[in-house]
Amino acid sequence: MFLINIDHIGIAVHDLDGALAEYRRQYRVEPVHRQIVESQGVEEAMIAVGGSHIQLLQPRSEDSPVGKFLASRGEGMHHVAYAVVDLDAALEHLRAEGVRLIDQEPRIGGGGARIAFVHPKSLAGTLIELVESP
Ligand code: CMX
Ligand code: CO
Repeated sequence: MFLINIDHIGIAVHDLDGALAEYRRQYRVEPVHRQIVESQGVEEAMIAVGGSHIQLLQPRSEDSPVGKFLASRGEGMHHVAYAVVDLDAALEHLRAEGVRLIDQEPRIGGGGARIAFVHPKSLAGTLIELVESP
């Protein structure tokens, strides 16, 4: 299969500093990486867990994807990100299977990885992100 790992699980939060403080207090973990990704309208922090990560997402505006999600659903799991070896091949395959892609072409996400999103209506109400690490 072309899914090789769970790269991260994205969790929408109102307050990134507050959520990180709670992760530190409850689980004694620190973020390995934190950055603003303007193209996605978020400030994000990555916490390493085993071979994968938790990605905490705070929206930069109310009309961004995570801002709208928080307004309608509140804090919680936002997406699952799978690692792939070849993102172009994965998108080509999904297109051929008639799967509804949000991104027709890869874009650059946090950490410089190539990413693309697949619509939650395509599979079990789950927003999926595909990640090809640099
Ligand atoms: N998970 C599951 N379902 C979701 C969802 C999510 N994260 N976000 C929206 N939906 C559902 C809505 O509940 C709605 O369902 P109903 O029609 O049954 O009510 C449906 O999808 C359409 O929702 P919408 O409000 O009309 O659409 P939005 O304008 O909110 O867009 C989506 C939804 C997924 C297309 C948009 O959020 C998107 O393009 N996401 C990809 C980019 C992204 O999420 N970036 C932030 C993360 C960045 C990162 O990981 O680095
Ligand atoms: Co993500």
